[in-house]
Amino acid sequence: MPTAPDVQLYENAGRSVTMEPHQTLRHVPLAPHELTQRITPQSDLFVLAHMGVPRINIENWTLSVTGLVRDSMTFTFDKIRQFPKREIQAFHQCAGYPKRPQLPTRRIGNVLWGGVDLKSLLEEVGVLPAARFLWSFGHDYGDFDGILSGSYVKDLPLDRLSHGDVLLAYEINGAPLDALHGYPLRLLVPGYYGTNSVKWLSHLELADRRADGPFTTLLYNDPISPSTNNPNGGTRPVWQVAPESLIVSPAPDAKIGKGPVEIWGRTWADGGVASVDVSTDGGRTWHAAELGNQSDWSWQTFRMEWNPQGTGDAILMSRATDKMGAFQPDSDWRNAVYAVRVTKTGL
Ligand SMILES: Nc1nc2c(c(=O)[nH]1)N[C@H]1C(S)=C(S)[C@@H](COP(=O)(O)O)O[C@H]1N2
Ligand SMILES: [Mo]
Repeated sequence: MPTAPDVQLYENAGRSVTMEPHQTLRHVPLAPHELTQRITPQSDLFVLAHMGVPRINIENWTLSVTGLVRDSMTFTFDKIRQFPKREIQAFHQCAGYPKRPQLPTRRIGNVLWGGVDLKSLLEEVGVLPAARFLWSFGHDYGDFDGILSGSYVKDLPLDRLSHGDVLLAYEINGAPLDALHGYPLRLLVPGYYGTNSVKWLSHLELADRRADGPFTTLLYNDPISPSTNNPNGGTRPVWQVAPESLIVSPAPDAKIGKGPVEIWGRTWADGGVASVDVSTDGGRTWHAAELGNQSDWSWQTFRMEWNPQGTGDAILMSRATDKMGAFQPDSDWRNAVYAVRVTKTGL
């Protein structure tokens, strides 16, 4: 059985945090046809906790910042809240099972996050020029899938900070984070898969290389298929969110009368969605949908009017393309095209 490298173990040595539960916790997300609200309430938002949920006493909590910085510093929660508060609306998506990128899990929500701009905190400690990655440590520790970790650690390329809006968040939708979503403080990297947004933060470290813990090495690295330019394949960290779209309405198995019928849904991508196409014939023909507005990094709506012909089953599908030209694959990847079967009654 693989064990975690030493870097995982020093951070939490001697620390006492209660884990409740002390095993993997997943709250099942809303189904696509339930994503009817623009902002997902905290109580409806999916929850992912690999090793369980640390229950943190704010009196004992601090955030330390060390590594390639001019001054190592430790912040209390009060000190964190003295920085100007920023609010950012952003979609929030889980990448799914770390070893099964082929499986779409559709764990998605859209949240108004409140907190401190990471940049302003890093200005205070002074990041040294050699630093290239931010390592973020969570208070949670224990077993995930047979691998023991002294803490949950992820890394973020510092280049990401130039696009702005990376938060140390203490609020969801105007309310304090609850224990499941990272109380008292979590990282929030808009546009990146949820796995990178470390909850229950304890420690930040500036480094010149990627972090060497199980959640950055063994897990959350997608295989790259070998090609002529890249005969050995390799892996790619699960960072930027690939384009995706989901039909919210009609719901699966809906009975559809005479038209016109509105088909609508949600779409999102790191770097922005360029277009969404909709098919009402199982992917044979596609039609451009109308895109709604985006606020900050939020998801967007798409809609299209449909005049169903005849009676019987119809397969509705949507396909998003991002601003780099990447689009949703037909199958076998986490952002594969989603299909809804409905019945045309002709009435
Ligand atoms: N410390 C810590 N942070 C974590 C995790 C975790 O297990 N431990 N899970 C990650 C994963 S895989 C996801 S998808 C998001 C989920 O955030 P949510 O539970 O608030 O929706 O948190 C991320 N941050
Ligand atoms: Mo996740």
